[in-house]
Amino acid sequence: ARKREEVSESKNITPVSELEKGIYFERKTISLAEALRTSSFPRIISEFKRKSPSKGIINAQVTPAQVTSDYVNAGAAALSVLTDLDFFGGTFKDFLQARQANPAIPMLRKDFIVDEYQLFEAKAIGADIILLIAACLAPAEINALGKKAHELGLEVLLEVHSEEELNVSLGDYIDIVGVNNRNLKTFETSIETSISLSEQIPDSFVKISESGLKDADTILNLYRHGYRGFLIGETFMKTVNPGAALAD
Ligand code: IGP
Repeated sequence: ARKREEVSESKNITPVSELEKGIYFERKTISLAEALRTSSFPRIISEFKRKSPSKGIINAQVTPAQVTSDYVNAGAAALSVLTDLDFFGGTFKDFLQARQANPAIPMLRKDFIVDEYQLFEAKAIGADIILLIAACLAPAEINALGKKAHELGLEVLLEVHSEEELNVSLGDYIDIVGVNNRNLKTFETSIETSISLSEQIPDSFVKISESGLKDADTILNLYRHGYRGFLIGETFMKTVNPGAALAD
């Protein structure tokens, strides 16, 4: 994980007091955990992702407002929009355009969160949910960031890839547990990761499965293992019309 100092040096950092004046800062967030918990069928969390470290450029043609509106019309439970520029080509502008086009759906700020300042940013751009990646953060950091996120009204998605990460990272401020099927060292995805971890996650947490999901059979299989949400980026984004790909 990159530390804030490395990221911020070249940028002009907006003071928190200015972020708090942003148009979305006082906005009441919408719960994804609740929507997933009460759903009687599998729900899709659709991602806007221009490029990735494993695939390079995925789609350079489409705009966030169009794609995310199409996702919503096709029934997405939530939107995930990358705001990491270096690895994923994402920007705050992308996130804000998606938020503006879709005022009433939960949105995940997809980024590497390593400090509290980024939580204020997330609130200011209109996020509902933030991501904490167990592989990047110590358990004490996950707790502190989770606590602050809750104070701001943000829900917390904890991402894990192994039983070990799960055991040390699950704490009081986690709303959703996401199992990432992608091994971040090899970039390979395996659904077995979600299947084998499903029983280790206590029922009090709503579970989602992330990455490498391509077809309905896999989703139904994981649904039977207790997963309620499915985070999908590339399968949709690599088509000319990502929203239509979800509608299929
Ligand atoms: C989506 P995919 O294989 O459908 O494009 O995966 C999402 O799970 C993936 O983008 C992701 C991610 C992350 C990106 C999962 N965890 C952490 C950046 C940071």
